[in-house]
Amino acid sequence: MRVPATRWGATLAAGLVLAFMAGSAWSQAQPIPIGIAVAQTGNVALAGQEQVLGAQIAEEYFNKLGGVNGRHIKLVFQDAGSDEATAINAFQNLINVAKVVGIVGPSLSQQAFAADPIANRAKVPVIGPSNTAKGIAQIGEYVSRVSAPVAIVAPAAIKAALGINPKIRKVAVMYAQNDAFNKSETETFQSAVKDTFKLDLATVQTFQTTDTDFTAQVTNVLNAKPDLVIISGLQTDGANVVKQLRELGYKGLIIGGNGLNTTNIFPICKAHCDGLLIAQAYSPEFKSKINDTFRSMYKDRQKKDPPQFSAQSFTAIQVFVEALRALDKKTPIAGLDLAALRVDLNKQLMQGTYDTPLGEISFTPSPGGEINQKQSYVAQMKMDADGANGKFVYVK
Ligand code: 1QQ
Repeated sequence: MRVPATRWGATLAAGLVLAFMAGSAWSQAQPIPIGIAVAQTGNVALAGQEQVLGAQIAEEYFNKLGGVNGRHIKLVFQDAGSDEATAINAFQNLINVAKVVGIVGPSLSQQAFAADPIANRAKVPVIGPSNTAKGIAQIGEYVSRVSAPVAIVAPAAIKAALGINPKIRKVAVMYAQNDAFNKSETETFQSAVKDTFKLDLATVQTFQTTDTDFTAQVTNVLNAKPDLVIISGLQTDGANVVKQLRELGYKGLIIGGNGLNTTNIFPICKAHCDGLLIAQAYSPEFKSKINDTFRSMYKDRQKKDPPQFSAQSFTAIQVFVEALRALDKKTPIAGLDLAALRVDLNKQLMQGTYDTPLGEISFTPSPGGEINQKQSYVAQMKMDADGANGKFVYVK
């Protein structure tokens, strides 16, 4: 018996659709996997915990709104640790095993310079949630960041210090020399001190992120009699430098860099954290609908205002979700295989403008996506007398 041509056609078409679906990355019912590889262990785990929270809030928030045009997203967490090898391993797992559409991470610039090239070669979009060193968006076409670079944000802290104490002339700078972000940040601070604010750079002291005793460096700082000390370190080392400066008698203002930008350092420097100035790429007080929602979702969980690292990781997930929605409207993503989806998603995300808790952001290709963000702020740590609790107070 001959099968009518039209029926053949229909059967063939149905077969093709099935084969196509089997070969495509997901069925309509599957959630879309987005990788999140931040520090859950190691010396930036304190920031990493804040990043996990921000991302989880984003997952809940965007899925309640219907995810990507009706399809949910699913975050796949992989500990990127605080070193390069763990970050590389996390990226490889997310790319090859979990088969995510894109990755948010890692926490440190130092790790990004090692792990991002792997994603870039595999054509998997990466959004850096907190990588602030110079050169991140230049790693490659598939690397963007939602974290404003130190060159833009950090000098605001010096301006704020001069606002509090206009008599500042002599400045001491201390930095961790074994970390890419701290080296980049201290360059910005040192040139701002000398060139922008025409202050006297009295001494530059170096340490390692793994150091615990800073007596030698603090002694050199005290001998230079500075009116301001600027520290670029990570959390445990940076907070210990603050503590030891105070214990050995330094009374002037202290600026901390982005590595100290978490209330999770309070248990280390306790009452000595008081007065520490830190530039911010986020303010919980920024007025917008999405920031109000993010702030209240965070407050419900943590009973305090959200910190910068949580707002940035929320934003990174938001960029992926909104870019996926826009892409899906142009080219239904169910019809794309994973490799094509990753490539198209990267192109799409670079073109968008996003109304986020950080304010309105967009990207400039360079060749990856460098963030454009208008807002930046400075906050000062205010501790209770016993040093057990404290908070960031935004400097106007
Ligand atoms: C970087 C940073 C860190 C302080 C993030 C935790 O800004 O490594 O770029």
